[in-house]
Amino acid sequence: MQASEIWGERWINNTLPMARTYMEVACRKQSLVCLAADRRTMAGLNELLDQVGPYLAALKTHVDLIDDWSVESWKDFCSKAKKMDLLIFEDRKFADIGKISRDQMAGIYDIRSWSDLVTAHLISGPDIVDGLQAGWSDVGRSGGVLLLAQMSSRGNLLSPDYTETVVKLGSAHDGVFGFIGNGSKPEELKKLRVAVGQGKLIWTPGVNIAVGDGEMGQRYGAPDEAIHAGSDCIIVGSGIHKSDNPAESAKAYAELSWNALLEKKVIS
Ligand code: 5BU
Repeated sequence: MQASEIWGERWINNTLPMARTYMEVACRKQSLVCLAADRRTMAGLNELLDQVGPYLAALKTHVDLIDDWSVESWKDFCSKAKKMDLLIFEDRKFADIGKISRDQMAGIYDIRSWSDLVTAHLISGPDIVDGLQAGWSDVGRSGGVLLLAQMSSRGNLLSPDYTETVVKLGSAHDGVFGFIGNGSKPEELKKLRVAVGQGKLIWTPGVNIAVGDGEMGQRYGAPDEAIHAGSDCIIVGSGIHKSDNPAESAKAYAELSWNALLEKKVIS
């Protein structure tokens, strides 16, 4: 089946090239899983990617938490991810004014040169999206911004009013790929999907087969419930990288997520 048939309304209404690319990759890989690759050494990251790459649609990084990071080792890691047909998503949570965000796409990590997606808060106003898009343009690349409309952590300050404003401003911006929603609370996610409509994607952290509380205020909901509630991609970290058998776990998340998408007769 074509991506357009599988994704239905979502395909028709998401014309941003990067959104279409994601939907196509998800179909090729039969997975709606983005791995949160939160390992702190390059060896650990490479080992993990080798084990689970075939079961993923995207790879989420925190480039600034790696102890032995180097330009060369990162270049190799990213090219391996690309060969595995993955979107690379730096969860940098940019929050500064537009101009500084543009400059922060450069610097030692040069995020603009290898990321397809980045996260941003909209706390400083909508120019941050232009700043990040300018960052990619500066090196002749394009990418998409995921705005934090909700968070998965306990006690976060993203109130329903704030979420509504983020969705309103973000929906009107072509540079916005989609929104981060709270995967741990399907009822919140359903509301977010209603507000977003079909025009943007929603990606969700806070997902684990072992539902409940995680470390330091993290909360987890079930992967299939998140997709039924309106998520287009489940972001899974410790459920995979802390598993005794990461490959088996990644495969299980991929199957759960893909089947949940297929089960949705009308994508909602
Ligand atoms: P976990 O091990 O599945 O809990 O990892 C979750 C990842 O998603 C981790 O990299 C966080 O930085 C990221 N995350 C999150 O957990 N909650 C949020 O609201 C956002 C990102 Br935004």
